[in-house]
Amino acid sequence: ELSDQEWKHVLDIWTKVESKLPEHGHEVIIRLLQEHPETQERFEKFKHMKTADEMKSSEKMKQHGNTVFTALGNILKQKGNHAEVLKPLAKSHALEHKIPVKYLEFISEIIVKVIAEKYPADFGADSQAAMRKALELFRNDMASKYKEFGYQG
Ligand code: HE6
Repeated sequence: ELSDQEWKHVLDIWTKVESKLPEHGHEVIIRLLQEHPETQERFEKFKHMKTADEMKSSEKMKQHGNTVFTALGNILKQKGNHAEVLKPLAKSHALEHKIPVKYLEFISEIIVKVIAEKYPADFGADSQAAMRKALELFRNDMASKYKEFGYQG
């Protein structure tokens, strides 16, 4: 569980992220696919892409980055009371996309790294620790929902 102070850190930095939400989401997706090529295979719409340049110029991938970051923001704003918002996401990622919890760990690390690069002055050690904790809570709750849907993750 996160303290009120930790949630404040998380939501304060997210306000900055929201100023360029599609761009930051896009960058996170590109890095996920580049650093962990096995994740690219899960995307019907992106698995044919060969180079980082192709990914950078893809409006479709930017749109997907926006979708992912909008969903994540909506979850973070629940401050842990996210069961209702998480359920459809856990269902699609378990049964349709088949995304192991390990991949959720990959993207969490990249999210923290990208925010730290973009907002070094606003994302100090305490904020980074709080964001890590929030993403860990998200993953743990995704993992238990996965199991309810019969996916071991
Ligand atoms: Fe995914 N995703 N995703 N996802 N996703 C999403 C929100 C995916 C995610 C981690 C998605 C993924 C593979 C996500 C996906 C589609 C993730 C939304 C809202 C949608 C959608 O509605 O289209 C996190 C943290 C969040 C918030 C992988 C790999 C990871 C790590 C698809 C293959 C695929 C799809 O549409 O095919």
